[in-house]
Amino acid sequence: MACPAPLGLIAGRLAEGLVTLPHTSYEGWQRIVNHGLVMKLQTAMMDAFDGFFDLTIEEKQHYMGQELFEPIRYGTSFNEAAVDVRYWRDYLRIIAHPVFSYPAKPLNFRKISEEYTRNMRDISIELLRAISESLGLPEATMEEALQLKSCIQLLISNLYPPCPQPELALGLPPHSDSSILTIVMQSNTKACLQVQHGGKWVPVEAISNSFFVILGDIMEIASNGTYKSLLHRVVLNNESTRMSIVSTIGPPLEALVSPLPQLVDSIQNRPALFRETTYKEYVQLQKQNQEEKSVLNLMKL
Ligand SMILES: O=C(O)CCC(=O)C(=O)O
Repeated sequence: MACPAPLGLIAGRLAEGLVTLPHTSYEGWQRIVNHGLVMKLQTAMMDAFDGFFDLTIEEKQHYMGQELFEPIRYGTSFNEAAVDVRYWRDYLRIIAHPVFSYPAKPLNFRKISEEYTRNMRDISIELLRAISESLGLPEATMEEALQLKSCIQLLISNLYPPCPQPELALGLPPHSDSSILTIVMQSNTKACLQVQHGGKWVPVEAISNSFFVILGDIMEIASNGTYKSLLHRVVLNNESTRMSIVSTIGPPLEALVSPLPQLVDSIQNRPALFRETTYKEYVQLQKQNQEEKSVLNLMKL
């Protein structure tokens, strides 16, 4: 199979530190180890989110806003605007960059999440440099084109309690992320995150001290279709609570997003595959219509 972005280049670029495990990265995922993040910080982040979810309903409700770009948002449904269904999860989402937001409780949340998100940004940028190089471009190409000095970074924790009839509900429906990339850490419970691969749903095992990287729609647009965003979903289990902690990186809301000009060449039969949009427009469209890759399909030329 022709692979326009050979994994070897990415692994080579990261050989000294961050290591990607052998996989088909151009298909939208990657597992990373040797990321330099100490286990203690990962555990502390999980405990801090646990501390938030353990607050009283009244304390959590304080953050139950409806606005899409609310700095801190607590909720129980994936897409309140578009669907009546309530998914079997609680979540807390904070905007961590360019302005860092945090809930008042638990008291240590700020310190831990600031450190955690700074590390996640560094790892994301490192991955984007490797991806730029894998596309035959200077390493700073993606971060410059997508204005990542002012990136939007979200930190989200999803809590999926045991579900008495897991076959009748979902944690999250099949979707791709609107981000450039997403880094997932999951608690050591039964694998419930599934990714679409070869027309099948494949479970993602929780491997200790590794992160799971999911490529988002903006990566597919910027790379002019070379890297595919990944369709994924969360199924439930009836045994134990599962927690995931997710960091996503996107361009600033007003940034224009389009295929990188270096990857477009109509003479060489490489036309632009997607139209230009702002990230804000993209996120808004996605929240109204979250059905698999429907918004990405709307952008296709
Ligand atoms: O809970 C997970 O493992 C994945 C969460 C997810 O897909 C998301 O927040 O978009």
